[in-house]
Amino acid sequence: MDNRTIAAISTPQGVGGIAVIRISGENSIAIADSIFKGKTKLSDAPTHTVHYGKIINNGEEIDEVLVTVMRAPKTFTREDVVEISTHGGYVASRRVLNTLFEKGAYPAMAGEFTKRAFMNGRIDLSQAEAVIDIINAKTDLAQKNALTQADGHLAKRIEEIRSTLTNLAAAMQVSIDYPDEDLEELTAEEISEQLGKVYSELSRLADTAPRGRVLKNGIKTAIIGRPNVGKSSLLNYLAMEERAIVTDIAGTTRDVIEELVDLDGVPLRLLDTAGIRSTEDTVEKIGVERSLKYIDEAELILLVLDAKSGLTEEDRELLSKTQGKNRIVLVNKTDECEGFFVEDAIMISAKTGAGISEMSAKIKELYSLEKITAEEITLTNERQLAALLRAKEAVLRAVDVLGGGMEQDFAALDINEALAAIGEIDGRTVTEDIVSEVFHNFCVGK
Ligand SMILES: Nc1nc2c(ncn2[C@@H]2O[C@H](COP(=O)(O)OP(=O)(O)OP(=O)(O)O)[C@@H](O)[C@H]2O)c(=O)[nH]1
Ligand SMILES: [Mg+2]
Repeated sequence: MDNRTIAAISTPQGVGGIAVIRISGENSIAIADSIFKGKTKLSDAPTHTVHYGKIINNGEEIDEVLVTVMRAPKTFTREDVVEISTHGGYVASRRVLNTLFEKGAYPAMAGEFTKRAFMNGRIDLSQAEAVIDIINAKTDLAQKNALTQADGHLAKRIEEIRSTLTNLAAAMQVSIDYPDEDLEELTAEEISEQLGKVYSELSRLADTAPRGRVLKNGIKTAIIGRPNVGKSSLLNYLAMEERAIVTDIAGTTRDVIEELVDLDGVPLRLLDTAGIRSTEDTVEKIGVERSLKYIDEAELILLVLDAKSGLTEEDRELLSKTQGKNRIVLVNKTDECEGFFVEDAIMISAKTGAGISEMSAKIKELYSLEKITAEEITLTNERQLAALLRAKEAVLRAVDVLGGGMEQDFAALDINEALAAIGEIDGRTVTEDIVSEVFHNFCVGK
């Protein structure tokens, strides 16, 4: 393993009050000491203490800083870590970082700090991946879920599955290696029963993947309807800003407007579309064609009807066009009119917000998002899911082999395959390629 001391700016680029430079590796304290001037020498400082001072290079003062010294092993990377808080902005932190490079630190690559945490055994791969999810989370709910995973909930569950499979493999190995000895053996039924339990556990985890995907990527949601029913008003209400132009002129929206909205924890990638009608206007016509395209492309359709104008022939057409898709029918403007009956429709007002919480509850129900809690594991990672499914298939094959009365040797092969797949989830048996791929997705400084 690479034992160079690495450094990078860990706060985002741009202007802010402070910037934090992180240094990790066996020389981090010595390197920081070589440019630090304060009351205490950093190499004498106790672990997890903060020190005020100045960064000096060749006699020149570069910045006034706070330095945190953290000694291995209780650090993010399990190596000696020093964090220097410099003044914010681009120049001060860059100059301090360059001084560190002059004194022997190497630029950290994307995700290298987290990679070291993984390599040094502080976190497993599923936790490392959760760190990316925490950074990229678009809503509270997504962040909470990622935090649960970073905390090691999935890692723990995987460890339990591994331990069951390892014990089974060991028991089978005994009877394979010493068939004539009078050792305690597990019968094929006993093995199958335990495998069955592992199989359902793996299935349960895999079944959480669709909602994990929603949490991570958001739901591509098209607001569809005739002109003037209040589609843009709905987008604006949900986005909590005047994002789209609203007028009482039919045909206001021409182009598709996209906005990421956090609806009660659910990330929606909302698309406001042009009102659908037949028109001779060249520009509007293109807009209408796009709206129709989004009926096919969207994962969820919010079909808006207008309580004031009543249900029209065009509405009926749109109702049948969106039939069978993931769709929620909304009757808007119920602040002014009572509305009318359409099956499963929700009465809303984009003006007052009435009915919106009912709509969000319905979306959560549609995607089973009510099930996401801090204690539950929700799989959000495609790589982990693929490995999980492979493990599941291998376990199923083992059950089939045993049920078919074949030798335990064959089932043992499948169980080992399941173990290898399980090992990819937490990184115990991953290849260097997979590890590189995982950390490639990180930003520098993390
Ligand atoms: N009273 C009432 N008026 C609303 C409501 N929602 C929208 N309106 C009004 O309806 C008119 C049309 O609203 P828009 O949001 O522009 O409608 P749209 O569906 O985007 O229309 P196009 O872009 O032309 O397809 C505006 O005058 C809005 O103020 C509502 O909930 N209640
Ligand atoms: Mg509009």
